[in-house]
Amino acid sequence: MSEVEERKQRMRMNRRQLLGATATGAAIAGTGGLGLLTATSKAQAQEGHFALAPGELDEYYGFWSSGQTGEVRILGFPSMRELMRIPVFNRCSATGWGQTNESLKVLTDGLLPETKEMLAKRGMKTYDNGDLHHPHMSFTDGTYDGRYIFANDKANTRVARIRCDIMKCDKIIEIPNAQDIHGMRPQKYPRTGYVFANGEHEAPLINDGSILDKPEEYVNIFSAIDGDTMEVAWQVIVSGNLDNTDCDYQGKYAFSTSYNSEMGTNLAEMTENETDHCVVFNIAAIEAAAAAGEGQMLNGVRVLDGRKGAANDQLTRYIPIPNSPHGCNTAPDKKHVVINGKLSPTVSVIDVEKVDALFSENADPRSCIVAEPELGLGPLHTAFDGKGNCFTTLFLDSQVAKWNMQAAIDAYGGADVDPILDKVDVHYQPGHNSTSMGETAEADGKWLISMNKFSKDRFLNTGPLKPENEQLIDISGDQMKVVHDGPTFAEPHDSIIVHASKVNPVNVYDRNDPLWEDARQQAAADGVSLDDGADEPIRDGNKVRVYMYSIAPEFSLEKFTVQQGDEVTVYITNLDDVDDVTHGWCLSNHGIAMEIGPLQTSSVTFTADRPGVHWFYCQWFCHALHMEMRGRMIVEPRAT
Ligand code: RUQ
Ligand code: CUA
Repeated sequence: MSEVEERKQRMRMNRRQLLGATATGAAIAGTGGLGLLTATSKAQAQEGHFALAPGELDEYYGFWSSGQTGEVRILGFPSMRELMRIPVFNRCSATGWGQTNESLKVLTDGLLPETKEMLAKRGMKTYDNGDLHHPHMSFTDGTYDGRYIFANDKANTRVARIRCDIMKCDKIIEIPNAQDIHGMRPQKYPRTGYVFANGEHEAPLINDGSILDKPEEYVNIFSAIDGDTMEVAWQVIVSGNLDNTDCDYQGKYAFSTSYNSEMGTNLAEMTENETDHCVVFNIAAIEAAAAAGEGQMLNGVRVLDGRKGAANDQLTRYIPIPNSPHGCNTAPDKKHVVINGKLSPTVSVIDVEKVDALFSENADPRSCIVAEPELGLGPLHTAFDGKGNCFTTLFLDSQVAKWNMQAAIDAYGGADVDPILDKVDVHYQPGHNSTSMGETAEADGKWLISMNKFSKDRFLNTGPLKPENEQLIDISGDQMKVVHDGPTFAEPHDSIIVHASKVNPVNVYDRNDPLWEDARQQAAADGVSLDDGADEPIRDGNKVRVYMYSIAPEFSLEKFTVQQGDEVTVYITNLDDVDDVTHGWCLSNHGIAMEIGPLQTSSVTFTADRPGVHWFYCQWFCHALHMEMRGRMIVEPRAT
């Protein structure tokens, strides 16, 4: 049998086993807790405990990833109402993300030259997909500062930044030398600062075909991005696949879970060892090595060697952890980092104060582990309440375990205590979880969200593709209470729950916003002001620029005329400086549409290749005369 056939056969067998286990787990959870929980959630809803009356505002913003959908979603929390979607790595039919010149600039400027070349051959300007797992807000002094949200793209090795004043993505960079950015966290102290990003998959460092099927020569890359400039500051080569990452509250270390310390390429090889590790990155030592010009410059980035046995042994440490650890979560006590065992029923707790000795005295890497409680099957991620308690998702058990940090430390030291305080069934197979303000020093212990990968029977049947299920859990008391089910489309991995006082978006754009600087400059070159528009298209060879503005319910141009084959750019400025009066511009039968928010300028470029009359219309319901908000593009046939 060939290798591929063997692999397929094994996969078919494994699939049967997995499905069997999942189905059984679900059945058990279903008979155990379901009826009771439904009753609880009804009672809670009636109390108005988490439900809000019409017009009432939520206490928190939830920023949700969407996995392979590629966007970030904003939820009101705890009501779990979806408020907005922020297109990032995806395309958006409503807003024109991926189509307007302004969004294309964000989507293309940060791509590597070889990526642009590859895509151009396919007639593409940028990637159409993304796999956005981890949205995290910028920090100042250990808590959210409301400036930015950063997010990774596992699919195409990118990191994006969202401006929280307008809730739009303003920067996307593709990370050179690395493969597939998975875990990603902003520096907590003194500020962000760095955004740490894990390259998950191993590959040749110079991946140009000179090294192929020689896995022993593959490497993994850890990157630090400057969150202010969105440039890669430095990279470190490590041993093993990097999964999730977090950092301390002292600004000294970053931590990454790492599976596949075997550096295997298939499942059997990757899960051979009983222990993998957590990699500790010594930020000051790495900065010093980069400043001293150690390592090599590759694609404009200083790349240092932090593998086991590297010449400079001050950059990294490898703490053995059982087994294929996944989540990496720093506690709000500013002292402990929880490493979630995944294939081991345990989580391992690192005391950051004991990490110095790993570098200065070459202490046994395990000497910084101060607890390792056994919680249940498949611990993936841990969240915190700020009162010394931790909440860990158990993927295989379909449960969340609540446990006490100090009790776990005491038990590890030999005391006869059970750190587990409570367990609750969730439906089904949870991945990430988050608590209100839980990844900051201001964790407030009110809410936990369990992001469950399967909903099965919890909602009306939507066919073979079913929503996921996010369950809201009240953690304010001793016992956890599931109070709400929230279905979601593919596939939120991670979320953050940010107190509303931290976030202050504007209602209308600033006319000087740098987002449309290119439009401003082009208009100036054409002797036009964006706010006044131009009465006639401005011709420049076969390039034609049309400047108009909108005031509900009209565009400043009722019609404009171009010639077949012209490359037309339409600039529209929305002069309605009124809250919530967004217009749209849709050019029918041209596949063109975009959002123009209050005082925003948006532009789009296309070739007018269809002679005749084409209507454009406002696609955002803006006014009683919204249907009348339209005009014509007249395309004169090319002279033959
Ligand atoms: S990580 S659960 Cu990206 Cu766990 Cu998804
Ligand atoms: Cu403007 Cu509808």
